Amino acid sequence: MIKILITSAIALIMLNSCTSPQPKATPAQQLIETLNRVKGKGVLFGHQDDLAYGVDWWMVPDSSDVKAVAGDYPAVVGWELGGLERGDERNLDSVSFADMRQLAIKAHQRGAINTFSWHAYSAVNGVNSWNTDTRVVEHIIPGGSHHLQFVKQLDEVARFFASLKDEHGNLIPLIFRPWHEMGGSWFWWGRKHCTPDDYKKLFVFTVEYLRNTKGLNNLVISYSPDGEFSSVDDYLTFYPGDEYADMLGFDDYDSNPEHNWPESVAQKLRTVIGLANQKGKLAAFAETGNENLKDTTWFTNRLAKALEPADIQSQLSYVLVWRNDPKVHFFFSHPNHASAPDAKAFLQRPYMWLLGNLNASANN
Ligand code: BMA
Repeated sequence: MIKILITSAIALIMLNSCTSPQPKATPAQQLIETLNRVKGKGVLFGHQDDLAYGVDWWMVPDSSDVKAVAGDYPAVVGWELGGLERGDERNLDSVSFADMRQLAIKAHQRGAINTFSWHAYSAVNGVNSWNTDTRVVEHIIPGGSHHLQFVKQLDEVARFFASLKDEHGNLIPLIFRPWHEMGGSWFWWGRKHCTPDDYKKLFVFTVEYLRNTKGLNNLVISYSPDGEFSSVDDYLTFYPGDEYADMLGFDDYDSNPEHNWPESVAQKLRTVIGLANQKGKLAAFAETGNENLKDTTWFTNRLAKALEPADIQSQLSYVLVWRNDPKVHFFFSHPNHASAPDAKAFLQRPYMWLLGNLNASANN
């Protein structure tokens, strides 16, 4: 009798598992699947603020410096949230959040992937990210004197992320890269301005609040120190834990032509890729560039050398160069600049993927 009962119970469970529909993948899971599908085929090329402005234009519909130089849009588009947390209408680089929302949605509809950085103003005293005169992190984590003010800031971020919806009302996926470059000490969340423990609490709270309390299931979380790490342990000093990161990356700019930057970056990419593989995460070169492209052959002579080793190009999800703001600095080329042929040649390498390559891969 017992045997019959057990057999029927097993049969019932099996029947049930065959008939009940699979839970639908969340937008974040779908983006992770896309990135895993692309891995090994191409490294997606990204550019910060690409669709909002360029070296000689501002908010011109459908414009892009990457497209103007290389004939296609970038596959990854970066955006910056700084200022959103204090209710500003425009971010700290003057891009209005209404425009950003519309452009990010349009980018998604075209097939591109959006990623967001956040140079947040402090919830303690309102100073910008680069002001390190006072301690902030210990005061905004749970139990801190300004935690509630920080939660209000996160509410603004959550509201914005929740407003990124496609034409069917579904949340669009995005890569969120909070509290980046913490290994240096230039931001108030950097190495000298908080303990690794408090930093981790900040990261964990940020992710849990957005994901769980606010129910945002469209966030792929990226852990993104600066390039000043020398080992896996060093890289992991501020790591919040596997539950709180889907992607491992780092930021590293090429500012010294004397320095053997391509090899040093390749080494760091290998460290991060190895770790990402071990943990079942994605790997990215989250920010890079040569300021104002003083080296007009930087793309083929420096960046390509860091990316093209087979073990790197086959395992890196994307590389993103920083913004093209003529008032401050630019990191991608533009048609009238001497670096344009070099940038184009770099983006024609088979392993570098622009939007068209990403879209074509979805149909294969
Ligand atoms: C920095 C610079 C700043 C900018 C900030 C946020 O690296 O480009 O001018 O305000 O990023 O985008």
